Amino acid sequence: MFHIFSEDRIKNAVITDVYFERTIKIIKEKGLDKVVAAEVRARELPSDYRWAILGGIEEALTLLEGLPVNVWAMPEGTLFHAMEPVLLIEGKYSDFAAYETCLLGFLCQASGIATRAARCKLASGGKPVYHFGARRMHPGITLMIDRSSYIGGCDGVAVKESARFLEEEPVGTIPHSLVLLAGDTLKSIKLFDEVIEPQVKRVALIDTLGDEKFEALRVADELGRKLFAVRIDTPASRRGDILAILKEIRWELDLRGFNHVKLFVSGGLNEKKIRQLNQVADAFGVGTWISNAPVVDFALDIVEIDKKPVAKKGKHSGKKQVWRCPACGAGRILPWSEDIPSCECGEKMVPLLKLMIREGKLVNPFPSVKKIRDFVLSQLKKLEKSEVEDWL
Ligand code: PCP
Repeated sequence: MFHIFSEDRIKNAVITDVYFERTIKIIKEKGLDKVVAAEVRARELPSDYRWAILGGIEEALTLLEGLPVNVWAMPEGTLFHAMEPVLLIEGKYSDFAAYETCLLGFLCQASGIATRAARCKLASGGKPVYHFGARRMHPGITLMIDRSSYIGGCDGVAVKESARFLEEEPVGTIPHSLVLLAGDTLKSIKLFDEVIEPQVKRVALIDTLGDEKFEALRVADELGRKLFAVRIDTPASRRGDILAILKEIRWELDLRGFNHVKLFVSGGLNEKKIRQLNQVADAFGVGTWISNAPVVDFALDIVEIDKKPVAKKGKHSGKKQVWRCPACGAGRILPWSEDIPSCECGEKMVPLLKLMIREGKLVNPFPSVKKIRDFVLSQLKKLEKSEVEDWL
């Protein structure tokens, strides 16, 4: 029905670039099928990001599980930098060569999405950021996009089935269509209040017909304490100075004792706009900017053949470990055999690449998405304030 490949075909590496199949045929026939070590890393990150969040590891390990290989990888959610190997495979080349296409696909896109989500969460100063971007991408990958946005730091997603998978409540307000069908902003939220379960927050959409300020006051007057928030999704053609509009709404609501009513902004948001609106907005709905995030351009390259270091031009040979200082966050990339280094700050560094698959068997069960998200948020906390400043 739809243009997506089945999980079986992905798991069995049927989805692969043809030159891998031809290479396997050649090396088998010509006795070149050697034991190699191959690493995955990104030479640079999108849009000059200084760091990125590693996503797609659970799917990557699920893909490689059962193959006669050993795999080391950074845990999903790890904050990493360009040039740092995030995954290392060791085994006979023909046993995993055909899996490169899907392996990189899992890591490249999920890491791009998780990183954009983390940047938006950082820009919001901890305020809620919800992912509303499923409608911008092929539904065959909605779950991956929502999961990656959640582990990247988003507080929730709009798609019910994804929220169920994440064991979270789906997040939704009112679409413009309901306001148009009701013929009035106030009527739309009153109908919502009459029909929808009381535990669902009452968020009125106030930009469809009238002026946002006056619509906000009308719904606040009517619903009072029952009104949780108003959503502003003003189309670009009318958006003007949205910060000034938000400040005006905030002033008028507070003047009349509606301090409890929160301001929820969506439509065309990115980390810069979130950073600017953060002084008055209480929550953000982000779509395209997260779901259509640029991929992290990972590549997989051989770095050892028969335990001897060898690599293509432009690449350092030999297996490497990535070390991070748990105190100051400094990082080092060292040859695999090197001892535990000490950081200039005196702290002993910790290795980021952990053994995940030993001879095809998963070493540990996968962590929950909540655990991965908490891990990401804990790393974002350590980032210098300066990290966000230069986004303005
Ligand atoms: C969209 C929907 C999402 C917003 C935009 C995501 O609004 O509400 O929250 O926007 P983004 O992709 O620019 O970040 P509409 O398309 O106006 O749809 P609706 O009436 O369904 O809210």
